[in-house]
Amino acid sequence: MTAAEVVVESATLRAVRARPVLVPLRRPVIAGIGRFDEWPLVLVDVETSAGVVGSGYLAPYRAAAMPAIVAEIDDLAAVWRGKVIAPLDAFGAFGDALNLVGIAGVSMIARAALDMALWDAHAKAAGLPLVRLLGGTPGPVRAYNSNGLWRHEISTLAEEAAQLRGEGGFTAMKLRLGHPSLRHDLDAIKAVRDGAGEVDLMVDFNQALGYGDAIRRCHELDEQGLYWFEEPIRYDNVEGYSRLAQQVRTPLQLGENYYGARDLFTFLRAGAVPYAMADLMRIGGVSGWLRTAGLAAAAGTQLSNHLYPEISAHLMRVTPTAHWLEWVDWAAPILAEPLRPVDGCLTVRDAPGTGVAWGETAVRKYAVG
Ligand code: SMN
Ligand code: MG
Repeated sequence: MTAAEVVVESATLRAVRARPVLVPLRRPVIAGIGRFDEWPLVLVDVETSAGVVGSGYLAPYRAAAMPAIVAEIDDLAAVWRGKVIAPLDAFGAFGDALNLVGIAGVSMIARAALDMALWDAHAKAAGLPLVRLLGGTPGPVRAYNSNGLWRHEISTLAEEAAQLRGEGGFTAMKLRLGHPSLRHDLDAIKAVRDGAGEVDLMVDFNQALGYGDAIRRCHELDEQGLYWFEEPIRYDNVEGYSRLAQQVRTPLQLGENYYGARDLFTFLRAGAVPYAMADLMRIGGVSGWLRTAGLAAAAGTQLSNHLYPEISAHLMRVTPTAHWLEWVDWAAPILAEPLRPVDGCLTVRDAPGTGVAWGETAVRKYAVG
């Protein structure tokens, strides 16, 4: 037996620590769902009996919700304390524990946080990067730059688009739309194309449109050669997405608000998802992603990540229908070794774990609560 095998078999969960921080954003996030000048993160560490520490983070949008999320993480930690670091087993136990209070919302968010940290610990204990532990190899994942192009002044978009293209050799980027008028949306598209030149341009409405307005706006924008229309209407309007998908030629994209693989199943059955995406905080961490990726693969639906590029870049390499990686650098201020995209691709390091580790000086600086 190798040393790694001994650690994998014997390591148990000793303690869990969840710390809220509020980090600065290089560019404020302004979208249909709100404006964010700082980005709240909950940093989670699981300490094991073998000395290995696994880490993961959440980006829960609402700073005021962080204490409730930390409390739920502490509750779940007690469910698995003293037990072996087996992330899929723990994921099941957390689901059972939360069944009666409901498994979406804060329940799933807390479950996902522990799941990501447990998989990191498991991979470190095995001495492998997560992607190798899952049977894949580290390598480039095609990415689009999502670090800007918010719903702000049109006059700033061309220059920002040029910057986004240059920030890592990107040939694809995402623009946020859903302005009050079609003219405004068209001007924004033109400004981005003027600044960035020939790129694949995804657009995200962040649920800004009512169903009737979405029919009108999506038809009006259908001739623009856009890569996808993301979340034109409320995320849970299954019928509406199903009907829109049949009427509009540009493929619809949604999924960042799916709480677990079953939500993708619901949309697939309704024929409502040409493209799908999954957000590690809501889909249920690595365990939830693996189930969702299996479902997407069986349906032939191309799957992209939403945020969390550091861990998603491992998972996209073992996702049969992997599509585009969303690149954002919003956790960079507190990461010890942030990744950098090259030639429009993100490649994880060939080192044990997920690569998520803290720059402790920065964590102290941005700590809240
Ligand atoms: C988004 C992400 C994070 C904050 C606001 C909006 C957006 C996306 O929906 O898909 O990147
Ligand atoms: Mg989106």
